[in-house]
Amino acid sequence: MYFEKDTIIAPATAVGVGAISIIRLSGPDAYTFLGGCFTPFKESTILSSHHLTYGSIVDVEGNVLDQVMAVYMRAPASFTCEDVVEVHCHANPYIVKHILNHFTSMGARLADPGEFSYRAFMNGRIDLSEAEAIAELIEAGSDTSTRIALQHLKGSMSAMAHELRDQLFQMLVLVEAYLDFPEDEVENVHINMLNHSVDEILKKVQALLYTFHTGKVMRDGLSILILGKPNVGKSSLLNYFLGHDRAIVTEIPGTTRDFIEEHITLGHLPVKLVDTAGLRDSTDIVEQTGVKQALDKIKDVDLVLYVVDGTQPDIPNFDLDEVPLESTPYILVVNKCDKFDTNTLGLSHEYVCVSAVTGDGMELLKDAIKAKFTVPESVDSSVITEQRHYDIFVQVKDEVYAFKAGLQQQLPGEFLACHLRDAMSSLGRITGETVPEDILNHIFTKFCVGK
Ligand SMILES: Nc1nc2c(ncn2[C@@H]2O[C@H](COP(=O)(O)OP(=O)(O)OP(=O)(O)O)[C@@H](O)[C@H]2O)c(=O)[nH]1
Ligand SMILES: [Mg+2]
Repeated sequence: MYFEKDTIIAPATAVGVGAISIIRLSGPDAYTFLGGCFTPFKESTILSSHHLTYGSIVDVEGNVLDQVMAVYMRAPASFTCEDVVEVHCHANPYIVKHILNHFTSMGARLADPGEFSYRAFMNGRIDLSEAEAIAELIEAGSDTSTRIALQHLKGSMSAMAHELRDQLFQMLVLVEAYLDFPEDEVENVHINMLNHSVDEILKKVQALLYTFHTGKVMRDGLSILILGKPNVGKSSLLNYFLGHDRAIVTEIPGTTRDFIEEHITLGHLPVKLVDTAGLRDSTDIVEQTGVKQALDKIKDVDLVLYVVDGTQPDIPNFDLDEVPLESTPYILVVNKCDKFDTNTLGLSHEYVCVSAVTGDGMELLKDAIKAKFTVPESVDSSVITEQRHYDIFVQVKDEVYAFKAGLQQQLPGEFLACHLRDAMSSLGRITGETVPEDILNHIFTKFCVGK
């Protein structure tokens, strides 16, 4: 994406039939283009900035394309810091298309995905983490993820980056002062102060890094795979969680062949449950495919509920190590506890006993799931949800650790200063101060058109 100074246009609302669609223009000719086709109903009306005006959009032949409300926002008091025009028309895709075509015939260019936000970023209206928060907010799929995205939009991630950068800068000043005054007394004072600051920064960065998994779970929800041999009660478990009969349950092993995805909430945690085909060798090509799909999903989920049937005589010999769980967290669920004595199971693994028929143990199972993912009720503090931010904070942590080690080894100040500068430069990538063009393009082209 190039930062051009032309005038761009795009629908700002989703395409479809509805009450109102908004078409947005940004750039130096936005006002002139509007003036060329908009006729206010009150003839004496002047289009003053930030006021809605009622009128018609008329094409070159004098045909009325729609009756609309139009607003002009004079630069720099707009989202992009450029002249912006919004046309609020009736939400009919044909009307939207005709109005768009009319503006493009006057010289407006159809915007690329994310180009409005890109201009807002390039013109200093928002920083990069705030631009990312806009995309995050639009895509947020739960109350919690919406609240996190709003925190990010308020600049919580940038504030953290600035705070750490300021601290690193103070350390850099100290390192340079310590270089300039090599007497023992001064050195010790400086070294003590540096050690104190370094530990404080590492504590903050580490605490932030810990939020990543939780942050991702809060944003995307938790995905749970229900896995196990045929007939152990996987589909019954899914149905119990859902509160209705979604999956077919029979006493015939191999009932489920395709995987079934359903969404529930556990507390305030959005959860995607996936029921799968029972794991066994089968000559049936459909069942084989289902088993392969189930196994393929293990690495993509946050948690596996591995279900066994507690009524089976071979239960004491059951070995979870034989199940290819990769490194995915799991809970061993022993089902059908209404049919056996839970005190005489003889299983060597930690497990939760349930009955998908009577519901016994299901609350314990829910608690066990929630305990695996400690999700805070409130999101007042900063939470990392973006992989990009996580990677940057890992680099900051590594540089600060390298600095700490260098300090202990009494390395020359210029080596120490390098680590601090690198850490500061990494933090600049959070806000976008030090981000290469290709990464910017990658971030903004993930946006939808019109944003
Ligand atoms: N008594 C008892 N029976 C259960 C329980 N859970 C499931 N069943 C029975 O076990 C049989 C198999 O249940 P499903 O839920 O279809 O088992 P599944 O693991 O999905 O089986 P496949 O789809 O074939 O892999 C059915 O007859 C269920 O009624 C339970 O907790 N107690
Ligand atoms: Mg099933």
